[in-house]
Amino acid sequence: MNSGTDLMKKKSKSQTVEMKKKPSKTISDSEKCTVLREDCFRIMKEDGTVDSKVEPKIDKEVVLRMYHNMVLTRAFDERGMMLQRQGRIGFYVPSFGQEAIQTGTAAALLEKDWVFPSYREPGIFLYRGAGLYEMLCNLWGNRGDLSKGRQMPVHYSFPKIKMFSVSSPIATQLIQAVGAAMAAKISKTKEIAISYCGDGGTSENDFHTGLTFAGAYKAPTVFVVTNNQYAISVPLSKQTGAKRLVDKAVGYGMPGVSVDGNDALAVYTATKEAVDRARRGEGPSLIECVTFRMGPHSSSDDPTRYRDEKLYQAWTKRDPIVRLRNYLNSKKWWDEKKEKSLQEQIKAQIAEAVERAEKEPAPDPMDLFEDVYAELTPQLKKQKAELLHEVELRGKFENTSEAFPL
Ligand SMILES: Cc1ncc(C[n+]2csc(CCOP(=O)(O)OP(=O)(O)O)c2C)c(N)n1
Ligand SMILES: [Mg+2]
Repeated sequence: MNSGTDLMKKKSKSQTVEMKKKPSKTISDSEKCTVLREDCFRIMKEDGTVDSKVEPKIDKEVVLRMYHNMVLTRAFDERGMMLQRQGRIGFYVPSFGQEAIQTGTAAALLEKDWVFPSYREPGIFLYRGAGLYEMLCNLWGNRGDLSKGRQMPVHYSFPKIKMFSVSSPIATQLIQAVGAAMAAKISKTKEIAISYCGDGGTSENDFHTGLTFAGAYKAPTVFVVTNNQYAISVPLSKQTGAKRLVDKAVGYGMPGVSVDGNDALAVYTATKEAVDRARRGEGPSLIECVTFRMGPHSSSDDPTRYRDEKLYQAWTKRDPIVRLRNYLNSKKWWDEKKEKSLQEQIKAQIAEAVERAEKEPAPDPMDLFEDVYAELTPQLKKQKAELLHEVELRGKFENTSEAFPL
């Protein structure tokens, strides 16, 4: 495997050369939204073959765990969308096509590291051991939800595995990650913080604030930008004048690398280098994972109204799960029998968790007043009394599955 900052150095060298040779030119819309830019670091081709010179030395068990997690993430997303379409939950956000980014980055972390996800990363929760049942209870917002139904669906939070609550306001999690990283740096725990945002997230003030601070103070943070080429219906070409999102790293004084986001081994390798670098005290890095959003923005969205259909079709041939499976097959680590049994096992596991989660009752309305103030403020005391009165009038509160307009 490339050592430490090798990958970053190589990339920044080629960036400098490129800038000297070619003065910047105007990039057309079609050039920006693309199948895969040539500058992206990749290890596996679509058919799973690798150049042995760049093949990382990852334990077989880890690669198999990564594959398992990617298949589980896909199945969880499919079930989440189906539950919403059946009217059993109100809202879902799938991560179709982005499984390699979630899993490849998660596999490069230690248990003690801090994760600040966006809403399109169920696979990181799963890789770090979040329970399917608890995640599903969040979708119903019921009594089994660790946030007691006080969060939006898909906004999981698992403190025990150091998974921070999913943030809906775009890019706010980046500043939180830098704060946690600074705390780790000051208390010398050798923990690092990793944070995720989308291509749209890079246009937010909080992206600027987080990366400015991390660059200046060498916060042990890894910023993963999932460039899936759309922010809801806004294509990358309308998002930024920057030629590539990875170029933003230069302005904050940190190394950056762009990676084929559908290549789990490449994502793992780039993240491992950035994580090691942060842990050695050498500061933050930015990783741009280039991919394509294969599903809708959320269950409330219809991408066929704005998506470039040709690009979508082209990306269907770059499925990250198929690619890793091809790699496993070529190593003789996998076969059809194992695949069938994994699919069956995951199907049964999700079905069992759905059955259990759906039966949970709605949260106790009085939970609304817990966990924030040691002693309720006069206003909250008044509201609590009013709600108690309402509960008496209605008898009880039921779960509702109203649609979210997001
Ligand atoms: C501060 C803020 N502005 C706007 C929104 C509405 N919003 C929700 S998701 C989204 C698009 C984000 O796109 P991107 O960062 O590319 O992430 P992706 O959805 O592609 O994963 C927007 C604008 C929001 N949640 N927060
Ligand atoms: Mg996006």
